This record gives sequence, C-alpha cells and structure tokens, in this order.
Amino acid sequence: MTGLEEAVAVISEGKRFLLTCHVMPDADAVGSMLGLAAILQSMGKEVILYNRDAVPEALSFLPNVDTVRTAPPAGMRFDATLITDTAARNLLPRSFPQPAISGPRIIIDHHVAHDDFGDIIVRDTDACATAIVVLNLAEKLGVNPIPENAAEPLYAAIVADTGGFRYPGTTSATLRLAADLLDAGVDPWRVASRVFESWPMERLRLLGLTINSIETEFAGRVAVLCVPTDMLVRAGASERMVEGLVEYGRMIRGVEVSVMLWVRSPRSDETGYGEQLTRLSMRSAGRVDVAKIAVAVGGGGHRAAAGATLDCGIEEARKRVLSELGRVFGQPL
Ligand SMILES: [Mn+2]
Repeated sequence: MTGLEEAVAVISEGKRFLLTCHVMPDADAVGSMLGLAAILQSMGKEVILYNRDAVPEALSFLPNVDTVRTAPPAGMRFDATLITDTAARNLLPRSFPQPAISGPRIIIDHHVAHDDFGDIIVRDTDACATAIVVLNLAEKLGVNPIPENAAEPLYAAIVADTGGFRYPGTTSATLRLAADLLDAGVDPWRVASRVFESWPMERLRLLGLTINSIETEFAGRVAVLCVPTDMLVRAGASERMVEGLVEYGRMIRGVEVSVMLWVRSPRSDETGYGEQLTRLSMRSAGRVDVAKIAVAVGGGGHRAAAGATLDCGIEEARKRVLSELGRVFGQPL
C-alpha cells in the first residue's frame, strides 16, 4: 500500500472531503464510502458523499445512506477526494469534478487490474474487500475503536465481497476484523439477510428465466447465461436486477467459468462507449483467472470475479468472450 502514508498526511491536514465510488455502486463501493465517511466525521472532518447512480435498494438499510448525493455539489472545493473500490477512470462519470474542485484524488482500492488513475493510490490487492483497506487506513489515522455507524457499512462490504466469508480471499485476518465490527455493534443477520436475500419477486422470476436458458460450452466447463431485454420485460425486472445472477452458472458441477451477458442501455454522461452496449460478468470456480479474460475485452476485476462493458450487441459479445476463453480451454489447464 504505497500511498498509505501520503493519504494519512493529506487526510490529517484537510478539513473538507468529497467521497465517491464507481458508477452502479455495489456493497463494497458504498459500504467502504459510508464507513470512511463516518471515520472522517469522528475525526471532526466535513464530508460530502456523491455517486451519479442511486445506492441499490438492497443497501438502503445502511446508516446515512440518504446523505449520498446523485449530483456533484456546486460551489464547493475540497481538500481531497477519496474514491473507494474504483479500478479505472472510466468507472467515474464524465460530470466528475475537475482537479481544481476535487483536490488531490486518493484511490482506496483492492483490484488487481487498475489503470492507476489518481494522485495518491492506497491499494492492497491481497485485501478481500476495499473495506479492509479502509479499516487499515482508520488504524493509521488513529481512529480506534471504529465508530458504530462505520462498522455496519464496512461489515456489509466485507460480507458481500467475500460471498459471506466463502470466497478464497477470506483469511483469518478477515474474520478477526469482522469480529471487531461485531464487537462494535453490528447485527450479522440484519446485514446478511439484506445483502443476500430480500429479493423483489421480479428478480426471482428473472432468475428462473435465466436458469432455464443456460447453455454450456467447452464440454461443460463454461456456462453461458444470456439475458436479452425481452427476458427482463417478461420478468418485469430492471437492468440492475441482473447483477449477480452469474453466480448460478458457477454452481453447476464441472463448470470452471460462468459467463453472463446482458444488454445495457448507455447513459448520456458515460465516457468512452458507443451506441450498443453489452455488459459482461464472469465468475471463476478457482483455476481460471477471469480478470485476464475481462482485460482482453476491455474490462477488469479480480481473479475469481471480473467484468467488462462491450461496445457491441449481445451475440457479438458472446463470440468475443468465447474466443478469449478458447485460449484458455483450447489447451490443457
Ligand atoms: Mn470490492
């Protein structure tokens, strides 16, 4: 974590900070941002929270979630901007404040594939969640114990990014830090039931349709889940409800990689994309590094979970991804 000392210095000296995370934020992005905000507030700092997209409904139970603005604040300058869980510049909206407003940009992240944007980078690729990096930063800032309103969002982030302490990134240190958060007052079932369950009926219907259409490739080693727009319409589901359904492909015995593709409507302020967009999400059962596949088609992520946005329709995207997977499955693993 090369930038840790620099980040501590900038945060200690500054008074007012902008906190943000990647568009379409997930539990680790939001939880790390909310946790960091509460930590800075406990130090007497002023914080403004911003994300272009609304926080997902499943995370609406987290404390202070209603303080996240969906438009950048006007007429304010910041001593620094802290950006959680964000591996690339194009994961921030075009409307993101210029350096004169934002101050130095401090990246707090755990992704292996990173485009190294930002002025100060605090990145621990061994951390199972960005929330772990936030907890290490809090310790260096002398914030101990963790404030109660920081504990729940950070716990939610860790629970989500480890799949409930199941994924390979989970270590004894993860469990010790999680235990500290329980001591700070977190109710584990309240968090787990909201993060993993509490699905709207439409999402369950969409899961049914998606599972019914699963195909396998490479002699059953790759599962492909395609979610065209008409499937969303039939289920009455929204685009955001697709996120995460890729996990079900990985559950099939013998599947090494689960691939999910769905059409995504472009947004006016998105950087670098054309008219037709297909979203790709991949999960590995362990042996295959899906981050490499994602990078090859213009995305990024982790060894076991990665994704990309492709500048084409769903059929063309399927071809491109399967051709990259052919480099892996065309030869012995
Ligand atoms: Mn993360």
